[in-house]
Order: sequence, then C-alpha cells, then structure tokens
Amino acid sequence: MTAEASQPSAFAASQIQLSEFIDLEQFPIHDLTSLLRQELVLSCRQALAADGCAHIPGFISPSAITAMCAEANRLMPHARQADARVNPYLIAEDTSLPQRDPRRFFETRTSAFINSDHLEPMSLLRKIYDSDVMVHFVAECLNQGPIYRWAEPLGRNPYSVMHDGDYFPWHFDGNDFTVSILVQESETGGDFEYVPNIRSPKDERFDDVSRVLFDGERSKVKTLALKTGDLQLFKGRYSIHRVTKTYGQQARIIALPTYVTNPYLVNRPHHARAFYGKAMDIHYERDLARLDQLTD
Ligand SMILES: O=C(O)CCC(=O)C(=O)O
Ligand SMILES: [Fe+2]
Repeated sequence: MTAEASQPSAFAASQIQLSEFIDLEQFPIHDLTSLLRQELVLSCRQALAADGCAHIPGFISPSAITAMCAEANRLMPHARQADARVNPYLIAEDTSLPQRDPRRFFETRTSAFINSDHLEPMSLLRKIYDSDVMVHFVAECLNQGPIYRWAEPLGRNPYSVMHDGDYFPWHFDGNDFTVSILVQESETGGDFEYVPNIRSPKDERFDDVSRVLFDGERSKVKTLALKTGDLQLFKGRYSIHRVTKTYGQQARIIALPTYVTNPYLVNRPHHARAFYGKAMDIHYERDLARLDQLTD
C-alpha cells in the first residue's frame, strides 16, 4: 500500500450531516428554493465583483469551530513552520532582474501549515471540504463553475497557523480563489490585507505591485478583520494579499478549504516546498502550463 492509499478517502455524501457544522435555519445552503440562500449568494457575488472578497460572518457554527480548533491543536506538532524567504510569486530569485522588480521582493514567512495530509480520519474540516452542497454553494457565490476539489495533497484543505510574532508575507495564490474559515483569532494583529485585482490574467502590473511592496503604498489596501466562524471567499490569484503579524498567547488558526477550476493541477514544486515544506512526486509530474500566463 502506498503512503497516499493509507490516507483517509473522501466522505460519501450520505455521511455528511450539514447540521454538524452549519446552522441550516440561518444558512439554508441545502435548500435551492430558499430566498435566504439566494440573498446570500447575491451579496457574495456583489462583494466579489466589487473587490474580489466576500465575507459571511458566523457561517460555521460555534460547536464545529470548537471541534476544528481541538483538531488543529492536536495536530499542532505537525505544523511546519516555514521560516522561508519568499517573494509574492513563490518563485526562486532571479538576480538578472532589476533590484526593484517585485519578483525580487523577499520577506520571511514564519507562519506554519498543518498540511492536508495530516487531517484526522473524522476531521470536520474534511467533511466541510468533501460536501458537494458546500462546493455547489461556493461555486454559486463565486458565480463561477464548475469548480472542483483540488488534487493538491498538501494544500487542498490545510490549517494555517500563526503564533506570537509570526507573519504571512505578501503573495498571490497559485489557485483561482480560496475559501477561509477562521477557527481561532489571535489576541491582536493577524489582519488580512489585500489589494483587489492588482493584476489581471493578461497584465502583471509589476509597477503597481512594486509600489505596494517597496514604497508601502496603502491607498488601495483593504483590511478584513475576520472573526471566529466567519467564512471568507477570496480571489487570491489577482489580488496580492498578506496576514499582518499576530501577537499574543493564542495562535491565529484558519482553515483553508481550497477549490479549483482545474482539478488535475497541483502547486508547482517550488511553491509546494516554500509553503508546505516539501515537494512530492505529484508536484513534478503535474508541473504543467497554466491557462493564464501569470508568474507563480
Ligand atoms: O491566513 C490567511 O488568512 C490567508 C492565507 C493565505 O493567503 C494562503 O494560504 O494563501
Ligand atoms: Fe494566499
């Protein structure tokens, strides 16, 4: 049996009780006739169209958050602290580029991931991720489809963990969008900052990116202070983003169930190493061209 085969397989749809993690009266995501659901979808679409980010406060129920927090704490010994110097594109340094090129802007990422391959067999985060009802709801909110669960074995639904003094630097995501669920707030700091649509599939806008990175230009920076249980939908491929330093005894823990438009692709080997601490055979085997020409 290979290492992959020994990992938990997906939950069958009939094994997933939505009420285990969502108050279906407040958020009837299962009921396609519900006006409340339609309103939720519409408000997410409007927010995403306006600035690439939508936010549903209190979406995951407190008991589920408690269970996820307990899981993340049990798995904490597996958290890989990166302590890696990264640029926003998660690519290696190219010293032939000018000093002020954003591809030469490096920061130290001290935040850690509990990679997806460590999640427990009965993990609620895996149930949320495996739920087709969730995939359908997320796709409708994004107004984009079809979307799929991701082949990426390390990054498909990890917990990101930031302890006192940790920092998650400016970057673009390799995937089109991210779904985040805040599981535990840090005492202070840990704000999510982003510059909506600073690049587009056809235009890197390196000058605009440089102004944010090298000059600390803040005029287009937006901040989202997530609360425990909130759901965030974010189009991170076009909007550069970071998490400010966290402070205090209590770690910031966030679950990142990640859906994609191409279920076959995984992270590039360099990205996998920089973010998740290792590159596996699959990262080399599937190091294929992206549909867009963007750097990542
Ligand atoms: O921790 C967060 O809120 C964002 C994490 C993130 O940007 C990422 O994992 O790519
Ligand atoms: Fe990101």
